[in-house]
Parts: sequence; C-alpha cells; structure tokens
Amino acid sequence: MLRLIRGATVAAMALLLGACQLIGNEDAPLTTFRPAGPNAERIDDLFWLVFWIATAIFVLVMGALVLILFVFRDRKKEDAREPKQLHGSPKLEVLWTVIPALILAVIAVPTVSSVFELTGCEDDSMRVELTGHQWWFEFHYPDQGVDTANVLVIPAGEEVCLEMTSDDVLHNFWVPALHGKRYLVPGQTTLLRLEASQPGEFWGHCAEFCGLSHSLMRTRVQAVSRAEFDEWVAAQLAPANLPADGTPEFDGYQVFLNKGCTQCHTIRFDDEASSNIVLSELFNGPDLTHFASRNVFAGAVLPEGGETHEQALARWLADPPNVKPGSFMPNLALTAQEIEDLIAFLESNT
Ligand code: HEC
Ligand SMILES: [Cu+2]
Repeated sequence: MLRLIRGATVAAMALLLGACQLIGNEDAPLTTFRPAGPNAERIDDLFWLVFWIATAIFVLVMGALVLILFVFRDRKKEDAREPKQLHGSPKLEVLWTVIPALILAVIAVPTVSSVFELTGCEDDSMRVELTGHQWWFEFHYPDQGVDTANVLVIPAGEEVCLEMTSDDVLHNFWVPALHGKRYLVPGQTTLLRLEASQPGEFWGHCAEFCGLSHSLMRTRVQAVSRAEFDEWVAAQLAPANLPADGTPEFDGYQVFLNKGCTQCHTIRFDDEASSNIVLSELFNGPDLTHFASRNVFAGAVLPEGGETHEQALARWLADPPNVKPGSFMPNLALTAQEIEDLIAFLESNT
C-alpha cells in the first residue's frame, strides 16, 4: 500500500513538473502561455484569473477536509469528540449557495465580456481573406491585391481582421501567441482579429481534424514594422521575372509550363500571354509568383530538420504525397534534371 502511494506521488510530481516545463519553453512554439498581442493577452488573463480562483478553492476545501479528519479522528473513548450533529441548517445552506454564486459572477463578467470583445473586428482594421484548403492556408489581401500562402505577413501594432472560410472541409485557424481558435467553415465567413504587439514570427496550426495530412497543416504569422510591411506589399505586387533564354531558370520555366503545373498554380508574369491560367478551380494550389519569399511552404511544414529551402523543395517536387499523405499535388514523375531546373526557376521568384 505504502509503495503504491509513494509511486503515485512520484508520478504526480513528474506530471506537474513536466507541465511546468512547458510554460515559457522556447521549444514549445504553440504554447498558449506566451501571449504576444492584446487578444491573446486577454485570453491569458482570463485563464490565470480562473486558475487562481480554482487554486484558492482547492486549497481551502482540502485544508478544511484535512483539518476535519484530524480534529475528529478516532480516539480513545474518554476524550473522543463527537461532532455536533445537524439536520439541515438554513444558515449554512444559504452560505454555500451564495458564495459559489458570487464566485461564478466574478468569473462570468470578464468571461462574457471577453467573448464578445474577441469576436468580430474593428471597422477600420486591415482585411485579409483566409481560405482553408486540405492542407494549406491561402491568404488574399483585398486592399493591397496580394496573394500568398501559409505565411501571413502583418504590420505589428495594428489590428488585422481575418475573414475566413474553407474551400473543402472544416478547418480551424489557431496562432496561440495571437488569439484563440476559430473555425473555417465552408460557405460561411468567420472573423478573427489578430494583432501582434511587437515584430516577430508566430507559429500556428490547423486545430480541427481535416483529413489525412491535418497534422501537417501549419502556418506562420510574421509581424513586421509598418515600413517593412509596405515594402513587402510592393515586392509581392511586382510580377515574376521572366528568365532569360538559355539559363537553368528558363529551362525550369519551360518545365513549369509543360508539366501541368499551371493547372493548379498561378505565376504572374509581366507578359500577359504567359501562364496566368488556372484551368481548374477544383485543383487550385498556392500562388507561386513570389514562392521564394516564403521561408516555409507546403502548409509551413517544409523545410524541416535543418534542411535548406532547396533541399526541401527537391523532396517536395520528387513526391508530394510522400511528404504529405493524401496531398492534392500528385507525384508528377519529374526527372532529376527537371527538378533541378524547377528549383532554379522557383527559387529565383523572390
Ligand atoms: C493537381 C494540382 C497540382 C499540380 C498539377 C501541381 N501542384 Fe503544386 N501544389 C498543389 C497543391 C494542392 C499544393 C499545396 C499542397 C499542400 O501544402 O498540402 C501544392 C504545393 C506546391 C508548392 C509549395 C507551395 C507553397 O508555398 O506551399 C510548390 C513549390 C509546388 N506545388 C510546385 C509545383 C510544380 C513545380 C508543379 C509542376 C511540376 C506543380 N506544383 C504541380 C497542387 C498542384
Ligand atoms: Cu485543416
């Protein structure tokens, strides 16, 4: 018996310490304990309010329990103290109804007001349309005319309003440092206000099981200064460079045109005649005009484990469903030469 208790105590301590270790850990990019903007701070404040109230109640109740166990423990007949025997006590019953009601009120007021404040956006905040796909996030900036994927660039210190929907199944956009989770629902628009107080890079993840590669549907939010944001927009609006004849980039461009990539991907060139065509809405993939400006791709899962952008791209182009099971980008049976040329071409699109 004693051994069992000792084992259970050690296990409980290990769990507790393990949980504490996650708080503030740099290796836990999806922690909810490092809010980096007003919306996430609001949620964090609420968590700690409830946490400390619950802790106080736990300590009081357990303390009373231990005290009663001690005071009324089994003793020799002569000095045994019988507790006072009660049957119904209106005073006590009122007390233990009123106190919980007050505690619930203290929790309910900030909770309900936070729920309302965190839903919806300010009228003047910058809009970004977000569409969820199996298994990547598409971002369209309607006022700027920018299209990008997986990496959301926002100006720090300003509220950005995500107008979210889904192209296929339910998804859920979650960047814990900036806000809670919100669904992306096919045929509906949901709003999510995002604001990062300081420049930085924040990790996100789809938080609704959405099929085979759900666990590989991630995202990054990059908050930059206003000036850097304007520069980024200007760079994104520029057309892709049409490579000069005879270069590896040009060969890659030819592979891009001839291997069916344009069925699903858009690259905007200056020349109207070149490949702006998206043949099938059903098979749409990320806009690749400025592919190399994004530090991560394929649902923000590549590159991984210290590989370079090029190495990851080679792995992706060789066999996408091998990297992301079920991927809607098929294995196009490219030769090593074609992959090499495509990498030269795609990596030149900064
Ligand atoms: C049938 C449609 C389809 C075809 C054809 C296709 N792709 Fe894709 N591609 C996709 C989809 C869908 C994704 C997103 C996959 C994901 O992240 O799960 C993607 C992702 C990519 C990415 C990563 C983009 C990013 O920012 O995340 C690159 C690069 C890419 N494709 C290049 C190509 C090239 C080069 C070709 C031609 C050899 C090609 N694709 C052909 C559908 C397609
Ligand atoms: Cu998803």
